[in-house]
Amino acid sequence: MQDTLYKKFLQDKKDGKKSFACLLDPDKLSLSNVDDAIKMSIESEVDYFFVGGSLIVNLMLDELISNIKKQCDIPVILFPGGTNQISYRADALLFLSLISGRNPDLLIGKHVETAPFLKISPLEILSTGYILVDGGVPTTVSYMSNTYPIPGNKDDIAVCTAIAGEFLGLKLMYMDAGSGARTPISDSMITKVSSGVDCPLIIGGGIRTPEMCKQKALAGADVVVVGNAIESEPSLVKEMAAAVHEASSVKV
Ligand code: 1GP
Repeated sequence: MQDTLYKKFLQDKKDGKKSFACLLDPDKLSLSNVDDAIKMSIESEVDYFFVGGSLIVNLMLDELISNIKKQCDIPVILFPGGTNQISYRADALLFLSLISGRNPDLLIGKHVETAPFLKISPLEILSTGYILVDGGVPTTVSYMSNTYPIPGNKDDIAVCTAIAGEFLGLKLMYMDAGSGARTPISDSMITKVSSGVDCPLIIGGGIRTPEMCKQKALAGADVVVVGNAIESEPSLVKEMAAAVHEASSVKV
């Protein structure tokens, strides 16, 4: 199985290069918005497109990815909220195990069901520990997954969860306050988790400004993900990507 993107994640972490990912949820975007977001992303040197959502109810997934691929070579990584959100047109898939929760289906069950399809797919499979952290409002993912997020002030639980995930062989950690979180994950939790594990750390949920993006990268995020803020204001992409990239040269 190819490991091109995984190697890039590792190399970037080693070099201290911070990356910015634009999250596109096919359900939330109109076709005109998508084109704006893609155009702005190309101009802004966005590093990755994450594509997915908790509740994709339309058939736009393939179409959206084809549209992106026609216009640029920014890697498209699936961030699936369910087993129906797989498209062979993407480059890679975050194979998420929801390790902050205790729902066996989302720890291993759904993975068994999708394994045979993924095994024969051209997708790069990125095994990822998915850690939900309370962001001050109940989120779709928390409701859909039927799990509790880690309380926002319990840094030690987040650190132990990430370490356990890394011991289990997960290659990336994604800490998420959930789309539309009122408060993003705290800098202190990000710093402690990033010091506790060696694997690349992805941070998202409730990040709304370029300043916040930079702050999360400086705290220890290797990849900063933004969805909602860009959906409502695509022109924010430029400043956000620049803010994250700026953090690259600064030692944490
Ligand atoms: C959600 O981390 C992502 O899974 C992004 O969240 O939409 O709040 O930016 P926002």
